[in-house]
Amino acid sequence: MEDTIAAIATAAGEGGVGIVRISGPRAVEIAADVLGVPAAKLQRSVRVGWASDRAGARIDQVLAFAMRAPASFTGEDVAELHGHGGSVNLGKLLAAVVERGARVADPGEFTRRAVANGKLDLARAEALLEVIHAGSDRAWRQAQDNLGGRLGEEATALEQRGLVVLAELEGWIDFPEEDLEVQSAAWIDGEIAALRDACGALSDGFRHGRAVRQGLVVALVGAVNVGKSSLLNALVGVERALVAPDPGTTRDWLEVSDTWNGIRVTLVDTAGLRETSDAIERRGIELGEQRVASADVVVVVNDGVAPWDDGRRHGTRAVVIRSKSDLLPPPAGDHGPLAPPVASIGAPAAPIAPPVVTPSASPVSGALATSATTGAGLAELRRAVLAAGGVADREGSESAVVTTARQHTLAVTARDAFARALTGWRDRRPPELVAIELREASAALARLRGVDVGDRVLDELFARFCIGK
Ligand SMILES: Nc1nc2c(ncn2[C@@H]2O[C@H](COP(=O)(O)OP(=O)(O)OP(=O)(O)O)[C@@H](O)[C@H]2O)c(=O)[nH]1
Ligand SMILES: [Mg+2]
Repeated sequence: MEDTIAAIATAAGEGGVGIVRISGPRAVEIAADVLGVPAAKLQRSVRVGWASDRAGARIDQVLAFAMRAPASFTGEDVAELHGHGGSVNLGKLLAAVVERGARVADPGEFTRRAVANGKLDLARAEALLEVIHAGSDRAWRQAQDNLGGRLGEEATALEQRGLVVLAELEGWIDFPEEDLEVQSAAWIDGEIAALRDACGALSDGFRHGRAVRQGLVVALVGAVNVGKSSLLNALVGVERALVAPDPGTTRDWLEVSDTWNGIRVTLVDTAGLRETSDAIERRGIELGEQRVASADVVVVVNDGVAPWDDGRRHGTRAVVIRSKSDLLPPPAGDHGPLAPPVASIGAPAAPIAPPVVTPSASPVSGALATSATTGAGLAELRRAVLAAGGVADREGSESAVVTTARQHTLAVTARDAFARALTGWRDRRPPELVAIELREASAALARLRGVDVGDRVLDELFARFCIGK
């Protein structure tokens, strides 16, 4: 039999009220004893009474009620004492409960019991944690959607579809003499492909979800004097970074936070890149590069004067722009995509020429033209940055999202297993082998919502919860 656990369920510190929650077979009996009433008197309706310790000394006047199993959060008998807030007061209430036989709960133990008792699937338990930790509207919305069961339902639906395909295939394995109809073969092909894509979309949503919860770090990089600091100021609308016509103005990296489309964006300005004999500037460039290495998105700034930087070394994180577009000659007709300036081809990052801006180089195709002076292209830049960070365009266009590394790994496992099943199917491998892959995919989807998850995974997950949840 489970023991009875108790904890302060409200945030530490001062507050109007604070709650001690008790769950387990003796929960109601213990709470009633704290109030000095028979257990039968403690029910769903709220009761006012004095809580006392076992020696009979009064502690606090409280509201108390009880919920009988299984109609409670944990699925066990639960009682709550609502006292006045404050850590000393609540500490004494909790002590009065513990001295009557309850044990102080581990972090997340209430939720863990709820999962064990089938009140909550694991995906929803994880979402509960995200709801509590949500730091922005979008993060909160996403968490509430999953708490409402969105992710679990999606995983269940995909698992079911996978199992239907598996059944079809197994029928064929059992009765190979009955040739599989052409129609049925095409259907199997289409279903497996669709399932692979759906699991792919689910796993791709991880980056989006993480950006929504944690925000994006966006670094501005480029040669000296290309306009990085000006761009940072223009993007956030505050004169945060120093701007000057001499190259090497920014020697340290600095960051500013802003909110774009509900996503917290931390912009990092870095020291312009150039060969330099100045040890301090060199160290500044180094530190900037470390910051860039861990950025989610890298905005590569070109002013058309310094050798063109295509940003390729930053991979898909790169957003390449052509700055100071106000200095470009006005477009006279459509030139079509232009080649990069000749200087950039194979040219090493040479010391930069004096900052006489000769707008010789037009934007290379694919490079976004921006101007910190006129604000041209900034809205497009913000959009491009969010897209490179994996953020879906609009709130609401978000499908079910995996939000934890655990969920992400399982979505990837399912996607890969469906992909292998599809390859096997199309290569006419024995159906038994295809069936193995389908079973693996379905098992991963089942684990996603919490079936057959080992104790170690549960320990890790619930350790992230606060005590009292
Ligand atoms: N016309 C025009 N000038 C700009 C624009 N952006 C920056 N500048 C000018 O370019 C010069 C350099 O700008 P910064 O923003 O300091 O350039 P930076 O890349 O931060 O330079 P470092 O910190 O030295 O690496 C300044 O004289 C700015 O006024 C722009 O959009 N249009
Ligand atoms: Mg600068």
